[in-house]
Amino acid sequence: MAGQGARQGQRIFRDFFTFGSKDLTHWFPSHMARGMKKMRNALRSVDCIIEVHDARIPFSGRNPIFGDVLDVRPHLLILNKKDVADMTPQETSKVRNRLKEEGVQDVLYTECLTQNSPSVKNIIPRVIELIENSERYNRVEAEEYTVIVIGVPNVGKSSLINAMRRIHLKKGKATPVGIQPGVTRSLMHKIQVSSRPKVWLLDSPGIMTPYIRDIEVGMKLALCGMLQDHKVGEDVIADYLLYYLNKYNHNRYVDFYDLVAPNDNILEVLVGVAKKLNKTSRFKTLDGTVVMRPNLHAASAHMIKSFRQGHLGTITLDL
Ligand SMILES: Nc1nc2c(ncn2[C@@H]2O[C@H](COP(=O)(O)OP(=O)(O)OP(=O)(O)O)[C@@H](O)[C@H]2O)c(=O)[nH]1
Ligand SMILES: [Mg+2]
Repeated sequence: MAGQGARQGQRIFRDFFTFGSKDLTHWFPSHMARGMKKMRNALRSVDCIIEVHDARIPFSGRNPIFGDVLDVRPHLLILNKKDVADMTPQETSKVRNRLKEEGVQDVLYTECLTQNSPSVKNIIPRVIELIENSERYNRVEAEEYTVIVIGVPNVGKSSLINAMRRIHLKKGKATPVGIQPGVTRSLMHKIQVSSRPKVWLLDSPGIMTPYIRDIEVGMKLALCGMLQDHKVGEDVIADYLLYYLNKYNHNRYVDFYDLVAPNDNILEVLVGVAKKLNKTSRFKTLDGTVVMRPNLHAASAHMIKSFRQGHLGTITLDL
């Protein structure tokens, strides 16, 4: 992957990323097309829309298909996974201001993996406030509210619903969660998350934008786990990660994997990672001799997972 330029001390790193031959531009599995159709109908009957996106990419990859429906109902944008998206207060307000310019008035940052997360507690009161302040609100009718949770895959929609339910109703998991994108496959039945007032949430399948025109955006989505890793290629994702870390001087990976120094050569880095992890695979040569080789696939997968869990630094990719 070529690209020359960014300097760290005397080292020269790539300042752009070339993607090779994979087609990221059209990634829209059939369940997403079906889901979108059903959601359009459901959107007409809800009181509010919660759109969930990944706090590491507040601007990249929000699905423009949602745009036309978001104007119709009160809309809350939740930037989830803030635990792995380190931001200074100044950066947070920069994000809020830019989102405002793009027409998004209401934004909450959340993380929902910790028990009783205060950020999750804020969601329902904010939703009720938004509904009650909206033009459509008719106090006589409102005894309970139905809210749909939408967004691209793997941003934590189902996790947030379970967390709200745990916090407000002390009840267990109502919708499945998973590490891979595409866990929620169809529009779910209503899930109660609060009793006074009664609030029902509709979980929905993550829907990716049908066309990803910008490769850099596509790679950010892939790195945050919104596209299936095998469709993009773990080797390509790991290389993009390395490119990004070097370009923006996020050097924690060097110590994390006991490497000698920052290095922009993905093969050399993967060999070092595999060595650190003690990951080797057996390989038979033509004459039948068995040799041990560094398992580069396991090394790529480990780098990607470590980034996603914040071990290589808590990084916001859009800043
Ligand atoms: N670090 C971190 N991880 C989270 C958070 N919320 C969810 N996750 C993880 O993100 C992954 C996806 O979570 P889901 O709740 O299944 O995401 P989803 O948006 O419902 O995904 P789809 O149904 O596939 O569209 C899981 O591995 C969760 O544990 C969070 O606040 N912080
Ligand atoms: Mg889900």
